Amino acid sequence: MARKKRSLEEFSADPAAQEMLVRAEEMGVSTAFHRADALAPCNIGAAGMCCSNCGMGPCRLTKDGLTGVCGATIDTIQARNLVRAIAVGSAAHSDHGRDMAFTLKAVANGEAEGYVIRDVPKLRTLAARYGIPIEGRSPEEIANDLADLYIAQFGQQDGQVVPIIRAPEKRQKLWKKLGVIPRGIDREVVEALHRTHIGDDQDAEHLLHHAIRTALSDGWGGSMIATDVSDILFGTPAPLLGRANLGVLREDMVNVIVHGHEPTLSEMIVAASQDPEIIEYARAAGAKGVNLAGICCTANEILMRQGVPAAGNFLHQELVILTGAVEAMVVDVQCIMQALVGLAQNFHTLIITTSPKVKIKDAVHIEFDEHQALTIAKEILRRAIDNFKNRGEVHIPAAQSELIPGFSHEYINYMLGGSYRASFRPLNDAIMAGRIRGVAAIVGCNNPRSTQDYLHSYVTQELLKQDVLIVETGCGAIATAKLGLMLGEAGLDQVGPGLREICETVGIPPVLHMGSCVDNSRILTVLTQMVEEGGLGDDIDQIPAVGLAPEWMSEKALSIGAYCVASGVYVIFGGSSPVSGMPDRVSDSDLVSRYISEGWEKLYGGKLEFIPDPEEMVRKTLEHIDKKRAALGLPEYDPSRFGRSGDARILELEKLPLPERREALYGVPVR
Ligand code: NFS
Repeated sequence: MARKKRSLEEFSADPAAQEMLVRAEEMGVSTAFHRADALAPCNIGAAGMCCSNCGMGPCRLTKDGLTGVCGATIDTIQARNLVRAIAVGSAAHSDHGRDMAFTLKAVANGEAEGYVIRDVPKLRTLAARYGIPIEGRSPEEIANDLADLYIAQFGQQDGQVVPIIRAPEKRQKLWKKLGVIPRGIDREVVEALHRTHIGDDQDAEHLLHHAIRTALSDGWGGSMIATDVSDILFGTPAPLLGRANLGVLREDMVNVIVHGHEPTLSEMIVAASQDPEIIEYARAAGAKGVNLAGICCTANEILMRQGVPAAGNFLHQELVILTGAVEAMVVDVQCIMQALVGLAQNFHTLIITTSPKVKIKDAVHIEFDEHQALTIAKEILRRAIDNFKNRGEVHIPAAQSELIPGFSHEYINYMLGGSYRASFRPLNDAIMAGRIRGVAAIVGCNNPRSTQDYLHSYVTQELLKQDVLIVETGCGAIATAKLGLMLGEAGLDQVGPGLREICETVGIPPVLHMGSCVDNSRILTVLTQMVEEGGLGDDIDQIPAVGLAPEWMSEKALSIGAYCVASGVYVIFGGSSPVSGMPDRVSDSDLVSRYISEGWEKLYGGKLEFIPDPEEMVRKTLEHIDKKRAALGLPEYDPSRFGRSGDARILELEKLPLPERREALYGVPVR
């Protein structure tokens, strides 16, 4: 049965996206939005009730009492599917971390053209934490040892992956007691695949136990390594001014979009685009220069560090091509739609794949090698510049918003306490006093099955009104950036009174952009530092904090969700649950859903729930935050106590006639 076609407003909450979707329809080309309408998801697979792990199936368990041909129950099948998805997500993030570690090794040995070690203090701090000698040694010597240590984490067979020591002590002890500390990153992913082969692990709870271990090898393993090394090589982010949305494209310049995830290539393309030789080459082609912009997490990586604008999030990847203004889209790994190649054939845009791991049929492949990074980056840019003359009609939406990204945990620490007493004390104090009710991390993808950016925006705006400080990463962060909520005062009229006071005093936006999806590891570090600062309990599960992925779609998001749960966080996903079952047809299909919520909460203090309704997401977030506040013995949240200091107070006073203003200021009538 054909599904109802959605309106432009139902496709996306972003007017720039709506504008490009009109163009797509006028041209008669399809996008993910249209394909999602045309292709109904399989309700049996979507509910986690289909097993295709062997050649006897696929077995679809749609009636009470049915099992697979091998006898696998609905619980086993749902748990196996979830473990596999988490393993894939963990593999993707971690393989990214592995490549970063190899790049660090190459840089340390002078074998990587164009790269340098930018953050020596971070290198030294991390190395010292792992017991690598730092005194009297060059950054390269230290980096070589750290790279070796990190590379070893992937193939390690026993013991524990080293970043685990950066979790709160109590949490480490809990993980040890429960037997979920990852031994080696690759080992956990391989074991997840082994256990889910036909005829292996067939006890749902036992399978899900390994899901946690596999996810932890991502969050406190591969992702943390990826973030660490990116900071060491490209600089630890600090606030700067950026821009987001399709309006960042330039009609008078060669537009090159970098899309994917790893900063190794994109950072070098940024460097090459500023090279006088390349600028001259672009001028000779009739353009004013090369304009770079990012999509997905590559956007976040170079936005956070270099201020390179973000053209958009996941669902903008096709829309940016529809502008007709993109000479080349350079992609590496993850979240890259195959549809880009066919779509680009309607324009002059070159799709250039660069990773030895990712080719797309009919795309141009220029393989990236960090040993000759700058040379390859320049070659890619020359191809883009040569293509400028082929540009046809251009349609660039005007929409763009400014934002202040760059909130690494190091910077948050510094901004709260200053250089000499960097500390999380003011943040903890603000939560304890109730000025900040709690913290929410809103992360993850866009999903064309829901309205692009709507769920992110709704949840973000509603929680801000309730004095919840928000940190964001990934495509969710770009959604909020497009909305203008990541720019100091710009969003402050929309936030609660206590949070507003904090933002004005510290000088921060109410939503902090913390980077790409591997940078969710920064959020783990922030939570740990909040625990170590004192006053909010002695483990992450006691902090009034919630994680949300309102528009999730990728397996990486499931891995992030699971490692956050294991770290003690209540995690809410929007959209549909991959383990929902079909309660109207199979009455006992909710064991896995209950286990990852109530079962995991008993073990880890965190739980994973899928809640499609945004109002319910907000309600449950606040309920959880208030429950944690009460458990800590903190005062009940009461917004009426705040909001009468700082800028708000001054603005209020300015409205009064002078005598009353004086009286309000000095407390006595002044004539
Ligand atoms: Ni995260 Fe980043 Fe975006 Fe989702 Fe894809 S880009 S790694 S998976 S879609 S947030």
